[in-house]
Amino acid sequence: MYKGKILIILCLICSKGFANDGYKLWLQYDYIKNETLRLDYQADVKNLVHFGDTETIKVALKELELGFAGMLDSNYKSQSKSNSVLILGNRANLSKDITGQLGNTFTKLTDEGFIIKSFTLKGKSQIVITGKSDVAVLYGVYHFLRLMQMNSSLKNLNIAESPKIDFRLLNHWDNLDRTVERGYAGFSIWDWHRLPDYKDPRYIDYARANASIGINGTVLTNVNANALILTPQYLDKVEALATIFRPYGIKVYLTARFSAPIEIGGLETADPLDAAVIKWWKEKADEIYAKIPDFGGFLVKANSEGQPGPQNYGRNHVDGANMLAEALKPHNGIVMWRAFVYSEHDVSDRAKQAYSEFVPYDGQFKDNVIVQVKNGAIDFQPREPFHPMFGAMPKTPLMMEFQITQEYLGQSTHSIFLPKQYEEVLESDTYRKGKGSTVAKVIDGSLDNKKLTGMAGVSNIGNDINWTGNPMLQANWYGFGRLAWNPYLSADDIADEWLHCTFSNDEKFIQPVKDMMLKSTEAVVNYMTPLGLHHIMATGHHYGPGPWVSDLSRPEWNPVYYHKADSLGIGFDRTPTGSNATAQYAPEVATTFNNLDNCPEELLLWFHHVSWAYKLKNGNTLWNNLALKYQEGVDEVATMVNTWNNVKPYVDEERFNDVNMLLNIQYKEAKWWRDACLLYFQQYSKQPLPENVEKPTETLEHFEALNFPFAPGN
Ligand code: GCW
Repeated sequence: MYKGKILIILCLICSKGFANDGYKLWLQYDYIKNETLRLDYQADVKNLVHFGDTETIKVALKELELGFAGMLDSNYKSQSKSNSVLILGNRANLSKDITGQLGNTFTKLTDEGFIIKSFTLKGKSQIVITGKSDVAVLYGVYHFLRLMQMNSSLKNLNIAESPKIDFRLLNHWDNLDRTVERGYAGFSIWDWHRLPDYKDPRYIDYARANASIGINGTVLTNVNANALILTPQYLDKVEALATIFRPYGIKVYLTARFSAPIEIGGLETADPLDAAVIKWWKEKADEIYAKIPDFGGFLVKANSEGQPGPQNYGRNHVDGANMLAEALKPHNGIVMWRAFVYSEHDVSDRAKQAYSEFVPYDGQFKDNVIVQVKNGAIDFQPREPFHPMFGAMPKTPLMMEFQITQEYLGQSTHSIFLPKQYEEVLESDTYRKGKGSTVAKVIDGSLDNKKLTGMAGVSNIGNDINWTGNPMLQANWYGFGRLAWNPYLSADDIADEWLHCTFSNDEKFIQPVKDMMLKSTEAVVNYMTPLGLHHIMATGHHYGPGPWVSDLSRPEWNPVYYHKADSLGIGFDRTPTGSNATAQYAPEVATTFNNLDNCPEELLLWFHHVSWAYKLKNGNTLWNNLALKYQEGVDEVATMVNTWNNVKPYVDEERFNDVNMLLNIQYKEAKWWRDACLLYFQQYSKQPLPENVEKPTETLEHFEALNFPFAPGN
């Protein structure tokens, strides 16, 4: 009787019903059920030999142990009679016998690149994981573990991979009081108050997760910066984090508030050409590097949305960035100077302002400055054309800034697979040097042979148990890291990897869920901002629709500025008859965007004010098609709900329920978006909804009256 009960409990624990809170992300290391494969793996990894004893090698070994403990039988070492060897070590520590097997592969690798190679030596089959640095070995270990998690063969391995981008960074918009600007997964994971003495074990898991996808830097603080982070009290806390992250190849960076010399330095000015200011920053850099010798550098938001900057003193971006660059230069630090600027004094189209402010400075920045540009010229919209700056600054290193958190994308409630959006941007062709001058080639430096290359992702992480507030959105953190490593990876492959490592190897699960993820991106665009609409979210928190908002002090803060709906039509004319923003693109690109009939329909209303009766390629009028797109978005979410329900047998109960509830909210909110936007635009089109578009069940007044005073992240 008693024994029976224990058995039942054990069965429950081992069955699908066992809770999984998602904390382990894509490092689940689930037991490999395929016995043949498991026995093969056990033979391959049984004899583990390592060379070198640094902290990094220690964490690499620990990770292998953790992975093997999860994926293999507990007694695999005694069980297997294999004499195969798995070798781990930095090239400098390997014997000539082993390096001799690797030919000239090393010459092609960067310091972070790894090799995983099988060979037979002295009658034993061997696999070596190596590179020119210990961190490269660690990256190789994570790759090796991923092969196992994906149930790939470990026979005849011959892999050599280097990251194509040097600075692969998360940007945390985390404040010192632990709130997170545009954060939807709880509070900041940085427990500033209890640091440096209390070191939350979560910091280690954060480092593991990042290292496993190749992220090598983290900007700890919000770009809307607080100068206190640069005081000794806080630098001690930063040092504690840097020490924890170092073995994982992760450097820390901070946001530098431009007015810090006044706020914490007691100076009267922050003028970048003032001798006392220059000296203050130099000494501040020296102080930081004395504590953190591998400190990465500063990220700066200047003269944007009220942040102080060089223009407050009649200086320009070059003056500001170069002054900080000088201070960091002796320590090999970099300045990431953001191009996200638009001004209340500039009445020109907001989409044109960053280009106008920055492009004239091409070639004038110091060589340790990289200009960080958002993927599009407005602001992290569900869909934007690529930022024209990417095709216009051949002499300046440009770093991509993607948003992983979902400020304008349903926050952490809506499931959307962002690598699909990133892929679209990276594949866009700037035509700067003719066809094939893709954004990816600008970012990885290959188009113009740039020395500094980088990609930043505004993090979606908080202290929620599953990190991202929604298990499906872990994929966006994962995918960002993978694309920063290799911007040519496909969203499809990334989804595939993530699903295998995070959930299951069962194709009956993988195929439908991957399909759902890949389609989710377009679904969100369709139920929020189809056909090139943008920035019509409710104001402030940007949660839900608000196309009617028109009363904010700055014109470009109002959704009506962007959609320009009137009795004639809808959309923002950015062609030569309008703001002429298209002139910021190469002629080939501009011509396509300018021509109403050639402009990609998914960007139509971004570039044109189009009459309600205009016929689209499928024969529908603009009004009808707009309505049908909204409906399509809603229908796709209904399919997502269904798909998820169908894969229930393959998912643990906890994550199944979590995602299920969230998808149902997403469905409800997709309908909210459709109904609110169509009722609002209908006032101008004055036309009925086409057949096949569900009729709204509430009035426009109802939607306009909705109010969310405590929406998060604001
Ligand atoms: O999208 C806007 C956000 C601000 C953010 C800003 C930026 C950090 O609404 O919250 O501030 O972009 O990127 O600087």
